[in-house]
Amino acid sequence: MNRMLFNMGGWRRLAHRRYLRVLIAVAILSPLIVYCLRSSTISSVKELGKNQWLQRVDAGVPKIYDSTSGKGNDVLLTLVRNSELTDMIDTIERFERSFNSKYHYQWWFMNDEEFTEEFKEQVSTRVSGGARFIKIPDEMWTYPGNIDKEKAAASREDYAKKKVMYGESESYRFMCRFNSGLFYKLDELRDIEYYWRIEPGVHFDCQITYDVFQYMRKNNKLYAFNMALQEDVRTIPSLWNTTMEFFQKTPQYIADKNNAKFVTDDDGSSYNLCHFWSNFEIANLRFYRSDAYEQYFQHLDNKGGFFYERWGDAPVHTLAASFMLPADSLHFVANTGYMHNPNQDCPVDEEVKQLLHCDCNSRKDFTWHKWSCVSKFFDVNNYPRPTSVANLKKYYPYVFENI
Ligand SMILES: Nc1nc2c(ncn2[C@@H]2O[C@H](COP(=O)(O)OP(=O)(O)O)[C@@H](O)[C@H]2O)c(=O)[nH]1
Ligand SMILES: [Mg+2]
Repeated sequence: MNRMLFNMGGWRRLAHRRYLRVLIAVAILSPLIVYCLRSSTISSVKELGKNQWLQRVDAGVPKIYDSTSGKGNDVLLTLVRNSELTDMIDTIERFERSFNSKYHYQWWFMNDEEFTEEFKEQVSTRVSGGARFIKIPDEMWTYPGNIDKEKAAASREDYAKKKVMYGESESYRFMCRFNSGLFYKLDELRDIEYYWRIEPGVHFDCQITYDVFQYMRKNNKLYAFNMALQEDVRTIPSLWNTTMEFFQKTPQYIADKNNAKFVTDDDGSSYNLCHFWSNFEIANLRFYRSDAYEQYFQHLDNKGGFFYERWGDAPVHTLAASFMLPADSLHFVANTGYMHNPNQDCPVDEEVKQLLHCDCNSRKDFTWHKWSCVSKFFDVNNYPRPTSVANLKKYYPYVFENI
């Protein structure tokens, strides 16, 4: 593929030419299918890029906070098992110290089983903004109809032999599919706008000194991340080609000035495996609820890779966000001291570390390590790095909101 692809007009022209060829062939076969393809362009990402879906919560949607609080319908959200209570308590206590004791967002918990009374009690007493417990309906935690379960079981055995992490696990695959295409469809989340995903066991070792939700809302940010690294290619051998096939069919969903260069180093021939580590993720759920994302998820689900391979929600979200969203709607949440085993974020600059009261070891910082993909995000988008107090003052002054 040629370099032209990287100005988005190039991507789109190439995709468009293929799209036209497919369209003509299909048109000969069936005018009805052509009609269906055309009607799929409603609410394209171009429109999303123009922020038509970025308004605050729609008029008439019940507010989940006191109307004087100034908050939108945003929540902290955790998928967790009862058996992870100890880790959950540790994470809540740390996150309250770092962020939520200043902002008091509600924290909602989801589980594929009923939460125990002990879990609910222990958690509720520690969350400053209030807790809610959600049982995931069984139909969101199982195989979709198209999956050949014997083939899926054989694949898991194969992955186990290859010693791929979670390769043998059926529940891990339900979890990844749930996080990729289902959680935001829960009835309980219907009115939620932004969500912040937090996993049991993670740390935030620095003070987060601004209201990240409000910053994102006011600045039209749709997706935020902290860690970024390379995926184990054995878990997603066909994900890139499946994704390219989707965008060749639906080039209208590729955003102008997107983040595609973050995910490919060879002008689109292959995936460089960089992904936002979705155990930390903040997103405007309107993105996941858009026609564009829904069609992408359906396309992936129909291919069966969540079960025949071991597709993670992290590369799925990353590819969608990198192609479908304008790059300037992505937000890097810097210097949080985020830790999810085995990777730690810890400011390397002593002054930044002191400013944010970080309690972590800078020598363990992964964010700016050569194996991390964060530098690539900054390089391809030409952004100044938030790694010194001078740069924070000049380019990222919102960090001083609550210092
Ligand atoms: N309720 C429930 N939560 C799960 C299950 N499997 C994973 N999770 C949650 O899904 C998230 C990701 O799982 P984790 O084991 O941390 O995977 P990793 O981050 O990829 O190592 C965590 O929040 C887990 O608590 C499950 O079977 N049931
Ligand atoms: Mg985890």
